[in-house]
Amino acid sequence: MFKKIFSGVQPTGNLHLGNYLGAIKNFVELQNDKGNECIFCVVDLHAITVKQDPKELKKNIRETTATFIACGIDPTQSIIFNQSMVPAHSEAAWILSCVSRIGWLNRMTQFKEKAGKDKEKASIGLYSYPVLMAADILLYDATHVPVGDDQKQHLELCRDIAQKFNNDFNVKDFLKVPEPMIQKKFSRIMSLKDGIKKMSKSDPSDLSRVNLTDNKEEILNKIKKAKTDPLPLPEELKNLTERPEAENLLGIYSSLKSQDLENSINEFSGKNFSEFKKRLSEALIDKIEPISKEIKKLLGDEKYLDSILLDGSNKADKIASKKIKEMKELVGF
Ligand code: AQP
Repeated sequence: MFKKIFSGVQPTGNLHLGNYLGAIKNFVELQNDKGNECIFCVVDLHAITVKQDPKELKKNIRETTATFIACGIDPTQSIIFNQSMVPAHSEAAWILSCVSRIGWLNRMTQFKEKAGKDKEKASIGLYSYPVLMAADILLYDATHVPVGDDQKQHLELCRDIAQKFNNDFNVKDFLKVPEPMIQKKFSRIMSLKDGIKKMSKSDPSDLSRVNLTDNKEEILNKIKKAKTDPLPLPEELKNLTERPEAENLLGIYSSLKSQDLENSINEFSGKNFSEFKKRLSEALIDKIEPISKEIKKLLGDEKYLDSILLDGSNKADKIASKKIKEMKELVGF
């Protein structure tokens, strides 16, 4: 079945293994599945929902673009662009924010987690982030949105927003209600330092994540220091209960090897962590080292990266400006 794919990644720092296994690996598979039309966005408007250093942001926009390409997204097959270069995203977000209900946004757990205790001091942008995300997706009539498990709730909201717009303006199917594509297995990679916390760019500890720019030594060191528990590796799946660190590390290994968790459990049944960590590091180095080298090479050619974003933005703008024009007509502008 023909799919129109849209997804985005925030340029908020080094992309990590969670972004790769939860999202970007899937982007590449979808792109390589002939017939799909893919659009991948560097969501810089989302990035500024928390304070960014302008120089760092500029650098991170290029670095995210380089990471997409280094991971296998081909700019001749897929559109790669950055959100702020296509004005329709901001315009559609405003229109949709007038359709969305405060009660819906109040339920978003990511806002609660990111705003923390002092939510009065969080930006309005952080609160309305999911509406902008809905605009991103709906402008392109995306049929499928590949994301990590943490974005599931935002996608459900996007579906509600699309349906409400269609109802409010009496236009059946004008905004296409997209399907989330969340991998069934290993869709949430956890921190190397805490098996119940999501691996995240904004975690202050660099040891909590494997960055896609890490070299061999950094990967070895991070896996050596990754939190475990005192027991040997389990002999059966059911023995992973309440062992979040063991489950996460075995999940990472299984995802890298494209095998079931059960296979990994059989492979390391009853062995100690030091032996498993050695094999996990090897699997990580095999996958990440070539990506890391390619990112560094691409970052040496800023002109090339900027030309990819410019070309992608022109293509995206053609699609999005047509949709926003129709939206404005419907609204009565
Ligand atoms: N730990 C994760 N496991 C699986 N998937 C993940 N994703 C992010 N973290 C994990 C998926 O990666 C895509 C891009 O995410 P993003 O950078 O746009 O935003 P995020 O989810 O907020 O990622 P971070 O790393 O936690 O960033 P910060 O710290 O800046 O907020 C999404 O599809 C996401 O699901």
